Amino acid sequence: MELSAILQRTRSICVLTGAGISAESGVPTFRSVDGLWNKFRPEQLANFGAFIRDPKLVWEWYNYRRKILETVNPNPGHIAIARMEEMVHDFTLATQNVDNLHRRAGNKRVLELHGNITQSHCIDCGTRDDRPDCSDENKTPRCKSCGGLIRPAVVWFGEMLPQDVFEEAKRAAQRCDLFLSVGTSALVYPAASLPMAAKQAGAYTVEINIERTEQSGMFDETLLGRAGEILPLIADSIQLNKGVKA
Ligand code: BJW
Ligand code: ZN
Repeated sequence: MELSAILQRTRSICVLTGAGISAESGVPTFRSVDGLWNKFRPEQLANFGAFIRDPKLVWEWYNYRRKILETVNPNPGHIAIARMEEMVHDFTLATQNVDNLHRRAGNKRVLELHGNITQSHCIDCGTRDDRPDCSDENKTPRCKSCGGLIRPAVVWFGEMLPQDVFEEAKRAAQRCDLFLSVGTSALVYPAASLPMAAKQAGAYTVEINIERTEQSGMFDETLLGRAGEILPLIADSIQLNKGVKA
């Protein structure tokens, strides 16, 4: 069975995205070799121990990334996924990205598996502070209530994903008839377990990436190419096949 045939009858789609879908917007991926911060592996910065040891370094990384996000926009890949949500009755988007670009593209329901970089909170009392004071580069932002360290509201290595959000993504993966894994190296668990959960439950699984990944052999199809070019074609095909909500 090929994707084109599946698209003629699909009623339920689950999409998992990773950093690759935002690459065409100008957001650096985690595991590309170029870039200012790629001398660090994500495991070195994206963990609580690193934050406690050197909160200034970790905040520099997040502030650098927050700044990039102020200058970028959703690309045709994000927009195609927003169109899919409009057209497909049972549609779920789970993203590993923290960049808010899916919502900005128009997706109304986004399962953010790894949190959201625009939010932050105190590590001691939990008070939310989405606009922490980062004006002094030599000081790390502190909680206005208790003086504790403020951290980005993202999921670091060794931390649990929001369980209700992950469970909802897993249920959607196990229920869908088409699962799309887009722009992820598929190295980080438990998000990387979703394609297999979908396959084991009988879904047709498709990977979209500019290169093969460790998981490629598991998918029914791997489409090699840019998400911003392939996803609009898939959305067009759904539209043509009258997958429009009644
Ligand atoms: C394009 C493209 C274009 C480019 N078009 N494609 C051993 C086995 C299994 C699990 C573990 C293990 N040892 C440890 C673990 C657990 C660990 C883990 O998975 N580690 C692995 C590295 C082995 N996972 C965790 O710790 C998770 N929590 C957990 O398991 O809780 C239970 C637990 C609790 C306590 C103790 C132990 C367990 C939490 C994981 C959190 C990950 N967090 C980060 C940072 C988020 C915040 C932030 O943004 O700063 O999430 S790390 C980073 O990686 C980020 C990403 O969401 C995530 C995935 O990266 P992604 O999106 O795949 O990006 P890249 O860069 O890797 O890939 C981009 C891809 O795009 C590439 O393939 C390109 O080719 C492609 N591409 N341009 C299409 N135009
Ligand atoms: Zn506090």
